Amino acid sequence: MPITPTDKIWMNGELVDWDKAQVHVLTHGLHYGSGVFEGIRAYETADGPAIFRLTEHIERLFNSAKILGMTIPYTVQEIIDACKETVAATGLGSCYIRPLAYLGYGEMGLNTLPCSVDVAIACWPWGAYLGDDAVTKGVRLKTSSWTRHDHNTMPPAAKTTGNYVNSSLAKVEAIRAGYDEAVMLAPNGLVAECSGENIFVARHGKLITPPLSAGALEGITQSTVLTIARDLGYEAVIDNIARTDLYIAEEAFVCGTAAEVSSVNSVDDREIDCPGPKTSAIAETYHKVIRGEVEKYRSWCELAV
Ligand code: PPE
Repeated sequence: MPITPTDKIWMNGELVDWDKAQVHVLTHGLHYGSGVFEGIRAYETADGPAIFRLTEHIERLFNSAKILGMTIPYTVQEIIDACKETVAATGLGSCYIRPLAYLGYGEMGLNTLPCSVDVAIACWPWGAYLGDDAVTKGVRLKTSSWTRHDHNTMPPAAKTTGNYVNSSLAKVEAIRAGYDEAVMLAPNGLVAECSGENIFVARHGKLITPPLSAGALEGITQSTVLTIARDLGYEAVIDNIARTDLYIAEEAFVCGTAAEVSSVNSVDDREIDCPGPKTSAIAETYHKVIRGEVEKYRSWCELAV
């Protein structure tokens, strides 16, 4: 998806012009995938632009760094403030925000201990990740021939840049085969998640989404959806699912910051009713929640200015 440039990017404590936000070609992160990142969205609310669950995203960024053994040279609060400053500097009401911490220029080789850590935060307007009609028409999923990382290979719990080679292999394979998105299975054959979203199925009236132990990222949208679903009166749990749970699901949807809540209309060409009633109710509520229209969840909308 193309990027629309904005005015400023935050780099190591300063707002620099978009075109000046550059790195040296010998930057460690470029060579070894040694970076951690987040994807966050800001939405226009009645009180101004608000960044959805910003604090939790930044806490996850620091946890990803901790898993990698990387020390981010700022506090969680400093990065939270920097995200707000970046959104304010671009003047955007609603946008996608990409904080990135990566091993910088100066050291080469696999011993990362002497490496410096650079941090950048960019934001830009980003449309519907899986297409404009993903909620109503649904997306076509295909089980990937690529397996999600094992916990002892590339920890899937960390949102590291290098991990996304695995996601890209799966995504490109699915697109080339004529599908919208890939379902990734863990090494034990259970469903993990999609290339860039968590997945939910409805089976016997219950909503189920795979856990971190199955190789899923601990999604902030996944957690939001679990809360919304339970408040709507649905039973919703984190539990393992098999590939065949998807084939005979009453409903299925994927969710993530970029994709929001997008319904699934088929998995490996087995059709699923779409959009199902639970999916529609959750997507509709989510749409309001992120825009600060539901009082009960207003604290999730962290004002950018
Ligand atoms: N799993 C994966 C693999 C993943 O990349 C994401 C986010 C999620 C689950 C959902 O996490 P959360 O955003 O906290 O609900 N994927 C990001 C897009 C990846 C990309 O760069 O492209 C996102 O939604 O921002």
